[in-house]
Amino acid sequence: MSYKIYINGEYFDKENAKISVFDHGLLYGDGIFEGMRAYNGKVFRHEQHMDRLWKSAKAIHLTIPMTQAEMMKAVDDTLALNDLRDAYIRLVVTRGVGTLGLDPNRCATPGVIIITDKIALYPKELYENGLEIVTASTIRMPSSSLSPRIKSLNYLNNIMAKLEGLRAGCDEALLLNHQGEVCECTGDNIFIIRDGKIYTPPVSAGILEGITRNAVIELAAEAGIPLFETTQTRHDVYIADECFLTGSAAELIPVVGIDGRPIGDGKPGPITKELIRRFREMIA
Ligand code: PXG
Repeated sequence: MSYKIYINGEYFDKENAKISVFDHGLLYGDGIFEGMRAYNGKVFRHEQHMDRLWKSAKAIHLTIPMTQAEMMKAVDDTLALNDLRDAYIRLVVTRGVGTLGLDPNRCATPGVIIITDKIALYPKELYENGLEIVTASTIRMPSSSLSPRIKSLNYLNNIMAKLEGLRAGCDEALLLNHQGEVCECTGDNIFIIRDGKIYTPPVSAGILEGITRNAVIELAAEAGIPLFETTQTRHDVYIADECFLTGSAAELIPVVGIDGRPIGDGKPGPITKELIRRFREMIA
């Protein structure tokens, strides 16, 4: 099945969904995006994704050429046109078509692209058995260079770490910041559990403030499980009882090993399973 793709207010077949080679999104990675999900016909935390997209835009001095309400309608319309109720949505805003040279002012209008597709989950057994990760030697981009809070089209920092993970036979890799503190994985936030308490790195560690991360923080509060947003080191992950990752694509996925060491007893733990159960309820 080939789904129609929205580009600047028009719909195209996959083969014809093309943009200019002079778009600064391609030439310089100058643009922003959101990766979202729809469950049962409704986009999960749609407003929060819009809010983050608009903040990313503001940070890079880009004016999205529509309102948040118009963008949400464009996303809903694209899903409806493609008859998709459970879907993965990639929303991209590029700087637009310009000339060679960095100057964003030479780009007339930002480009808006909405791709909707069937959900590409990790294999089912990874959710049941958990995944193994490695710590990448690639350091997370410091906020003082480019804030990881901007969901920008510059993902090379993450891709360098992803390559290290793949070379080690792992689906995800953990990035530390320049202080050696735990940040996040290449496309997921990280949580660890020890002695019945949940810990996750603070946004100030230099991470993307994940929508799923925020949902888990709410779920933990509802479940009465203490949760702390505090600095974590690799040692904390090594001695954790449980660990899991969160992301719009991955949802909640258990981690059972890091750098060749088992986490806890090497099986998904009870608090992780309970949060996965509550997350499923939330999206149902
Ligand atoms: N950290 C990073 C660096 C991410 O890119 C997350 C954390 C989790 O954030 P959310 O808001 O999704 O809970 C992300 C999200 C993709 C894709 O297709 C990537 C993400 C999300 C969805 C799809 O590569 N990254």
